[in-house]
Amino acid sequence: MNRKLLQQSVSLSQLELHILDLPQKTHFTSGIGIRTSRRTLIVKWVDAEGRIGYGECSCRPDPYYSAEYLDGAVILIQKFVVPYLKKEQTFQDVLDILKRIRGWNFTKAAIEAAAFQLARQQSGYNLSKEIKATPVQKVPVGISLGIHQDKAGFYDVVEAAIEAGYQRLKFKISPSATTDLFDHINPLLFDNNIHTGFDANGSFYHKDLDKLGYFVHTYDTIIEQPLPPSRFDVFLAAKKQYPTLRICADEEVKNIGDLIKLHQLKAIDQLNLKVGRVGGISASIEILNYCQDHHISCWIGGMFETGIGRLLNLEFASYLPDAKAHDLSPSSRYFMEDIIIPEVTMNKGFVDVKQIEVCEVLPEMMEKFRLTVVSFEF
Ligand code: OSB
Ligand code: MG
Repeated sequence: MNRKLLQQSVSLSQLELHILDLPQKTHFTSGIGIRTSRRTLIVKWVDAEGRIGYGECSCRPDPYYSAEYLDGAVILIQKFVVPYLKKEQTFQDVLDILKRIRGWNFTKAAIEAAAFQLARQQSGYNLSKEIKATPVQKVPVGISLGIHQDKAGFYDVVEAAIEAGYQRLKFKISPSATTDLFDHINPLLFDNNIHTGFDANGSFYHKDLDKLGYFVHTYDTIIEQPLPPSRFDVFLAAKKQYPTLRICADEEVKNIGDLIKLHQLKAIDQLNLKVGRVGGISASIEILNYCQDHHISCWIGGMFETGIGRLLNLEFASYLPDAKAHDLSPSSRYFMEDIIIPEVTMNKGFVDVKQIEVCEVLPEMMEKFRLTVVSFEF
């Protein structure tokens, strides 16, 4: 990372860990489970001058997407981050504290993001110093649609998403997904020439591969994390059965090493990059540059973040000019109310990057949705 940024001093007077619970507009079902509200951890870093940096830990409250879960994140920060932080340190010092910790990527990313916000303000840093791409001003947005049970309801949801102008419709699937639901909506997708994607959250094992055939053969598209992470044996079997299967990695890429391995094994066609999943901003920059150097198509994924995580995702997405769509829906798609104003909005399937500069976090909304807060003085 940029030297000036790394050497920037970041003071610390208070570190607060807020667990929030934001009601969702609708429940959401995937191969992982059902979600009705978004529990999240917000790290609030207050410096000696009273300036605030926020970071969101966007892992799930349970260990069903990754090994991390929210209450565990709080304990990790208490035991292995807070004792090493000081009243004064450089941004590099913060990164060094985090680097010692194996795994816990979403948690480390939240601390890094909070410190980064303060360090960048003072050093005038911009991501364009490191990412070799010309940023776009309008970011194309895709919607991730949960698993549905009822045909008519599913049809209406798909129709509404098309109407809203989303640039891609991504459908959650699992081996138990009934394909007649898709037969029912296919005319909508095909007649409107909709860019379609699927995400199985690693749910297809050896015994389920026959069921993957419907998706491989009906659509000419990439499937996100069809197979369980690290199961190269399942990958080989799937490729043997479906030579045209193209894979977008999500859960499987937790760091640049995972990406390099998959790339060299020719087991990846596209990357869903989640800033938290790979451990934060510096890790994401490295991964983006690797993708660019090796012509791996990449887009920014989401974890149902609140506005805090969403704005960071938006900033990264702006540096992927070739991406067709990112999982970066407007706030109103997920929540009754967000914790930033103005909320992130979408216009005809695009989010304007200028929103990053004008949005601010609303402390009263943080309080409204807060379940617990733990605070440390320095
Ligand atoms: O697999 O991409 C995923 C949300 C939570 C956990 C995992 C995933 C998702 C999404 C949400 O698909 C996409 C979004 O935030 O719009
Ligand atoms: Mg996914």
